Amino acid sequence: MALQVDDKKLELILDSNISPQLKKIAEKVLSNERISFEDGVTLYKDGSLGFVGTLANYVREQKNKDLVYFNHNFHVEPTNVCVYTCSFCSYSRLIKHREQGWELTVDQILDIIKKYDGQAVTEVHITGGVVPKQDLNFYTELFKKIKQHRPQLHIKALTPVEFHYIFKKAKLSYAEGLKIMKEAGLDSLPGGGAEIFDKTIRDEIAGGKCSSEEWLELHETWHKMGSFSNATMLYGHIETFEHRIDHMNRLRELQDRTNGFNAFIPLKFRNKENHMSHVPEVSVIEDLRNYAISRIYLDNFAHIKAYWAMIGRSTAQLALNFGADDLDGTIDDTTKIYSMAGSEEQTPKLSTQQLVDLIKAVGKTPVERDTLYNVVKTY
Ligand code: V47
Ligand code: SF4
Repeated sequence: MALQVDDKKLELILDSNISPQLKKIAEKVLSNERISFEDGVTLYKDGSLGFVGTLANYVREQKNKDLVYFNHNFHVEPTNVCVYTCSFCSYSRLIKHREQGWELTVDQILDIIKKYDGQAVTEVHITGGVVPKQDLNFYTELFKKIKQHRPQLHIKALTPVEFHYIFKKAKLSYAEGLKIMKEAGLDSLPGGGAEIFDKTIRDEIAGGKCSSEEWLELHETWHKMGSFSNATMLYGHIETFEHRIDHMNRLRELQDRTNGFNAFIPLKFRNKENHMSHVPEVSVIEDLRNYAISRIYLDNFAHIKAYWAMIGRSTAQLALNFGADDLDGTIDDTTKIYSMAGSEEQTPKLSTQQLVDLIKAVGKTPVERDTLYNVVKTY
């Protein structure tokens, strides 16, 4: 095969002692050819950290050079009470124990938003549990009031899990419901609720909430309205490598149709204080291999995000050399999803300078972006 690739990189990979199968995959990646489902599984099963990391870096540099993106954001979690009972969730409280949790009103959320008046934040990320009273009216009123108060603040909110529940209750199709939400001020969708698409695993860890097909359909509907979203994958629990590739494959197929995903965000399963505490967490090596393989497999995704609040800032820094090019944002200690699940970052908050320093420390160029990856400032 005639390869049109960086010869040095090719030498580096092909001279090493690797199987013919891995060699073939390297040739494909370095020729910018898409790898197959089987190739992806082979990378998980046989690819060493160094091997997948080198390939992922090649892809990363082609797509994003040495740039690392971040934004100025904060989270609002309207409630941690939830009608669902995902077994990996450390954060939610059952409706029958709602007194142990919080349920904010529209005005309480607005007070949180107003705390950021005069600060350079560009995005509010809103998501949490699912409760009957936080319905279509609740969210449309909330989005309208946020926009009245601060029109330029990008609202990245809710996932198919919430939308499915809310729209079903309101007897609306996804297209009808999303149109109403968009008109009220919703700008984009975060990537949550995807978990793992394989039905058997999903039923076991997240039974009852929207199905994989519904998750994908909702994002497709949103993309077809000309809008953008993210995608996540909860990994490192009871899924197999085949399940991870199946998950990414479904996302890759949807992205081929719509090109509406901004970023893919692998979310490492954390095992504190939940019904899966007996499942050990995977190692940092596995985290890095997973970033690398997702960078290689998702050839039509522009960005891979290493969410520092979940994996901790040191692993996030390492991930920047294994395919990731985005760190999420400043966060300002506004999310409890990971601190309650045992993340290293118990009070996730970074100043711009700290984020810039973390990125520069690994020899990369920090770029502040808005939610849609328009450049705000290069450092
Ligand atoms: O869907 C919950 C995950 C997600 C645990 O789009 C857990 O920019 C690990 O989607 N261990 C919500 N993960 C968070 C999310 C997200 C985060 C940051 C940025 C973006 C974005 C999206 O958190 C849930 C679930 O997959 N999660 N519990 C846990 N114990
Ligand atoms: Fe509810 Fe989300 Fe937790 Fe599942 S992961 S129990 S849907 S808050």
